[in-house]
Amino acid sequence: MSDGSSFYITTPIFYVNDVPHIGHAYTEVAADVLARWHRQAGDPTWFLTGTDEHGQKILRTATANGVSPKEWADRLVETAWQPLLKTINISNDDFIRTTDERHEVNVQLFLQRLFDAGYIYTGEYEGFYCVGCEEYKQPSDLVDGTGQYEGQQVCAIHSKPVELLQERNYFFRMSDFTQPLLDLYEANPTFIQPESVRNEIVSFVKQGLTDLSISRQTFDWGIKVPWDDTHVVYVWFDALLNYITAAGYGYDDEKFEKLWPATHIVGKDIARFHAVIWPAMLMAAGLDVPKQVFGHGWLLVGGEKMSKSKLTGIAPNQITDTFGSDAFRYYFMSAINFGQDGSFSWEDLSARYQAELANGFGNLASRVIAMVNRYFDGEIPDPGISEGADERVRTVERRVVDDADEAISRLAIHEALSSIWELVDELNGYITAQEPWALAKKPELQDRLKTVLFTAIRGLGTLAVLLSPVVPDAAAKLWTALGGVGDITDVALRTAYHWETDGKVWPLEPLFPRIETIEGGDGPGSQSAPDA
Ligand code: ME8
Repeated sequence: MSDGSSFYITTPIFYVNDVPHIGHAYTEVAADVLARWHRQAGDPTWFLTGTDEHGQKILRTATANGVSPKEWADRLVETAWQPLLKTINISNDDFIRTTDERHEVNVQLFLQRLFDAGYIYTGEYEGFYCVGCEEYKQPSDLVDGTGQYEGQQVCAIHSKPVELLQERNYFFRMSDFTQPLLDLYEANPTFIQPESVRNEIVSFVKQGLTDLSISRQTFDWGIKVPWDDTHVVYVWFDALLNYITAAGYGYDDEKFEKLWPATHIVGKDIARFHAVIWPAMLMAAGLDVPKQVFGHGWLLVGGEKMSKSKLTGIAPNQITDTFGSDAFRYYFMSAINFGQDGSFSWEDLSARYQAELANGFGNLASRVIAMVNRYFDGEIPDPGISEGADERVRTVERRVVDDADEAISRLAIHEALSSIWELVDELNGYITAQEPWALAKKPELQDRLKTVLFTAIRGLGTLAVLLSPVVPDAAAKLWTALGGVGDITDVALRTAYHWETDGKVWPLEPLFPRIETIEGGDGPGSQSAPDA
């Protein structure tokens, strides 16, 4: 897949009003797997994540906690958002905060350019606003409230009443971009993915866009409008620009040229901002539109979109403390079709951990390495003449590398993993059928034993390389145990089956140890792990 061009990938920048939950971690892991895959394939890769710190939502939370919004943001970034990246082993190249000077200054530069080009005018905004979404709402976006909000119209996402705004604001002439956006979607059918999100957005834009209010006057926690400091920039207009202010826009042209445009991984809840407002802003500024906007599905808990406000939020370390970061990453990438909604349950996580990671992959690695240690004193044997079954393993290895690479080029992470698991299953079936432990008992079958263990070791190395972007810690341990030459994150993916070893294996601790019991509560385990 590597064509040498740069791969710039982003996550949304997350609001710091609260701590992260597994929904945020899910987006981070998906983007991280893609970034690691591209780095390993040799593409110059740059992976950006960060935090969204302005706006009323954060201001209100900070005020309720008796601190300034900047103090609040600093606290949450240091104690929650940056630690999240370690908890789930994220390999980001940069972390942008919208309170960074590089961001604030260049948001002003961008806005001034749009103003000078005539895309901004003063107008009257009268309508609804949801502070939870930080979004202007049409009456058709609202639903009937229930419980304490019975009889009121509420935001369909937050189930809370919206606010009525009446303000004199600056407007962006977004309506000018209805046709250019439709042309873009038609000329580039994969600009918005998956198909379901694309269809929804195309039909939304076909109704015609209205101009967008891009400033607020009734509070001051935001970036000042450069020509009128009685206004702050609307938080979404500010936030979207992080993708270019982090990439050098306005202060490092060479970097910006090299990196931009990016692939944006976002949840489908905010795909519209990224696939409508954002490209319109970029077109107005004469800049390239993003390479792609991928709106993934929601994690559901108990059938509903998981959220802190509905108290279904699960903190990532509730999972990693018991299962580890590799299992977290593998589980969410394999159990959910990337692009569709998926349900999380502790039972499913435990069952897949045991069946796929501990038994399927981990146990395979331990058994094969233990046999090379036992029968050949740790020296990887030279193979004898190959038979059909050995050739078949080789064929599967090659096919799986190609299939996984192709799936990743479509961002179908779950498909890449199911291809890779064909190799896990193939190798397990091979060991069962070849019975190396039985060959070891017959001196006349020593050549056959050598070929079988050589073939299995080679397959394990290929697996380590292919799985490194998803389960980096386990893959690195396996690589070391196989005597793999070079840094695993640098082994060219396309030729994963040509990896080299220094010829000797080393003892390997279980990659995914059995989890005996899981403590009670509604965290890891209102139940025990299946005793598989
Ligand atoms: O929207 N399932 O930030 P945010 C899957 N600051 N993903 C989920 C999820 C769930 N249940 N809940 C949250 C913002 N997410 C803006 C973004 S970008 C210029 C500004 C993930 O903190 C998903 O990626 O509300 C979703 O889009 C994002 O968190 C929303 O994060």
